[in-house]
Amino acid sequence: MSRHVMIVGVLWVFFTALALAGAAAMNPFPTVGAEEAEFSDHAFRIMTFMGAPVFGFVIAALVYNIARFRSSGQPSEDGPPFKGGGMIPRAWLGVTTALAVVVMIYPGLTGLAEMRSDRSYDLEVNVTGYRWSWSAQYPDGEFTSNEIVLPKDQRVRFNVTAPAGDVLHSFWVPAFRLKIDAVPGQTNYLWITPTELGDGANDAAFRVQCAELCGLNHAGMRMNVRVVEPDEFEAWVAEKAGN
Ligand SMILES: [Cu+2]
Repeated sequence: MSRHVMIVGVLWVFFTALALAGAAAMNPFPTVGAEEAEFSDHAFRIMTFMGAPVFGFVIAALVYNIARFRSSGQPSEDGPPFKGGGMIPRAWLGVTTALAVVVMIYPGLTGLAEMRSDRSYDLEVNVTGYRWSWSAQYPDGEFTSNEIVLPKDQRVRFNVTAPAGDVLHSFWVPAFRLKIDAVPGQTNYLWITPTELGDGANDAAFRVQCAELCGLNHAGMRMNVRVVEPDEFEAWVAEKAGN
């Protein structure tokens, strides 16, 4: 084995260890506000750890080549072209393809199946996305609201749509992680179980934010979300329904 390959190998191990340590130390996620957020964060963590050796290899090859084969500043000829088909490119293609298929199955398909398996719910909220605002309607109390209030630890089904003639929007609450498209003339469903109290006034993760570029005020298309204790929720519903 050539000296170059050995040095890049050692650097590969070093940069992989560095990337793994960095990935383990950092927490890039917003507030975990629902059961479903755990699935999503778990999937991101798995893929970050799996990406560490790939990142390590690219950085090792890059750093070594920049340091060792640096131009002397003298004019020089290009080297001979590479011809593919050797063992290393084939192994690289095989291993990376296999890894991509593995993550599609786990945590991709398995996670999706787990999240979609339970279609029961304690509460429904109809959500409509307009250019450029959101509206929530509570079918049980028959009232509309310009904020979403949810009782903690109860499973909610969001029935998400957009009016005919509008454009595509996407319903997304960062604390819950999952998204669903708001499609004109069609209703899509999203099941969430909030597990943490929260209020968009203090934590920006508790807000509906449109996640589908939909025109001029797309970024301003948001609505406050509050997760409260069940008795506080009942009081809020009674007050809204009474008006
Ligand atoms: Cu939108």
